[in-house]
Order: sequence, then C-alpha cells, then structure tokens
Amino acid sequence: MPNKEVSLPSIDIPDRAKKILERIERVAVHASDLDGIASAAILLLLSPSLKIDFLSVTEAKKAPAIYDLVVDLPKIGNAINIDHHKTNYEYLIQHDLLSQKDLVDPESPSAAALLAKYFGIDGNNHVKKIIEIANLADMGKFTAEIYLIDKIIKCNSRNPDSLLKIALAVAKYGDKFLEDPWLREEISRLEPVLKKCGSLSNFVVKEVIKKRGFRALILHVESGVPRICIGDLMHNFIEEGGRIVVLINTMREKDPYCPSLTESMGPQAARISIRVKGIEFDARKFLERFGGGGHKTAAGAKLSMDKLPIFLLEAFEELSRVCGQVLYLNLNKNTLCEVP
Ligand SMILES: [Mn+2]
Repeated sequence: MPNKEVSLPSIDIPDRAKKILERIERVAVHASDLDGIASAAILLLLSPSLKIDFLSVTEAKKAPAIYDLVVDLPKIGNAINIDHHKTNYEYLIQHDLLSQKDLVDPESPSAAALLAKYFGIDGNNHVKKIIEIANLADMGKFTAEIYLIDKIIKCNSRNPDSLLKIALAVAKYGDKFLEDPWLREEISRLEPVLKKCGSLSNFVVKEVIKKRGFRALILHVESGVPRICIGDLMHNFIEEGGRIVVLINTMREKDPYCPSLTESMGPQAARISIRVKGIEFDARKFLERFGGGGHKTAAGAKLSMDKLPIFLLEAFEELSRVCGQVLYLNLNKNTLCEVP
C-alpha cells in the first residue's frame, strides 16, 4: 500500500468521529467517478491506513458483507451506508434497512459532502475544496480540470492501484490535483484519445442536431469508440441542445488506451446510460424497470443481451412520448470511417 509514502495534510477530527473510525477497517467506495474518488480522498485524510475497495454499483450489489462503511454505493450487508442515490434510498426505506448509523440523503449533491458531514470535518477548508469538486462533477458541471481527472478515473476504473493514486492526489492537493506528477503523466498519455473523443462527439452533434434537428437520441455504440469517450458523446449532445440521450454500449473489442477496462469482460451485455436536460423525464424511474438506477437526469443500467429488444421498444415509446421524434444512430467501425 503506497498510502504511507504520501504525506497528507493533517486535519482536526472530532472525538465523536474518532470513535466511529476506530470501528472501521474495511471500506467500499464507488470506483468510476470523481465523487467516489473524492470520498476515498476524504477517508484517507481521516485515516490513511484504511483498506479501501473501489467497486462498481453492480459489484456492490453482489459483494460479500465484509465492509464496515460503504460510500456512494448501495448498502452492503450491515455496513454504515453514506450515499445520495435515490434508487438506493427508496430501496432501503422499502426494505426497512435504513438505520440510525446511516446517512443516505438524495438531496445531497454528492456522497463526499455527506461523508465529510458525517465525520464532522465539513468545515475544514481543505476538505471543503474536495467536496466542491465532487459536487461539481456529480452535477455535471465539469471544469477543464474536472474533465481531465474524470477521464483518468474512467480509464483506470478497473485498476485499484491507480484509483488509490488518484485518491491520494486529491487528498494531498485538493482542487489543485493536477499538480500531482502521476496525474499529469496520465493526461499527456491520454491526449490523443481525448482529441478523438472531441471529433466523435462533434460527429454525433452534427449528424443528429445540426443536419437533422433531432433532440431525442438513441445512440448505440457497437465498435470503434474508445471507452473513455462515451461520457463525452452524451455530455456534448446535451450541451449542444439535445434533450435526452439513451446510450447503449455493446462493444466487445479490447480498448487500446485503457486496457484494464476490457481485461476481464464477462458475458456479452448492454450497458445503458441516460442523460436528460430541459424535459420532464425521469431517467432513474425508467431504468429501474430494467434493474438500473441513479438520478433523475443521469441514470444507468446493465442489461443481458436478450432484454435489449424490449428495452429498445420501450425506449422508443418513452422518448417519442416526451420528445415527439426520436433518432437511432449506430456507431461502429464502418459508420465511423469518415470521422478523423
Ligand atoms: Mn455520487
């Protein structure tokens, strides 16, 4: 564990929080976004020797009950749960699993904010900066710096050693995380991919909005798209005037830029993500029908391939109900041959 090699700023921890920390050994946080990493950073500031596992939501749902604390993820076993996902909140209420020791608040912009509040360190200036970047990231308000660290997190989301390095950089530098040498190295390594993300996003906006005037899009990504560009495809479509995008990712090929993402792919599945802006559509409720969840304007699900036809049918129905016309666009090596 490289934890001890990095000197982290020291913060005042209230006695009440110290008592809780004494009973916490093993922690799980969300692996694939800045809120999860910022939460890990706050935990490292609280107790640098904590054993932190970085899990996806799917992994958390199947995880053994070995954790004392679970952050930005569904509750695992009897662990303390700190989270802000409404899907999780409603599940816990329904099954009477929410206890006094949990802090699950769907109104909170980030789990990191709840975590700092839980341990009474939300007044600390360094911690405030970490909360601020987690809030911005989870509300989709990406600054240039947050965009870059989010890409590095996505690229390394299956690589625990790298995720810990990123969390340590955030713990040490706060919102100045780009001062970390390892993060800077990763950014220059990923520069060509990020360029490609830009031209792919422009291609989608041009084909769907500029040429054809559609605001509702079902975007099926079958091949030829670097994994870390997928967020940009949705984000840019929404920023350029799109109202709703349902992204279906069924790619099977290896990712040349972020190989750990495609090292141990399970059975063929369809990963669904939805982004919504400026229309009345509850992405979370829609994807809960398919075992997914998240937030009203940003939600996700993982489907087995046999459920894809019925999913598509319902997506077309729902989107045309709220938006009128819907466009289906399939991105694959053939359709992308003209994109620079
Ligand atoms: Mn979050």
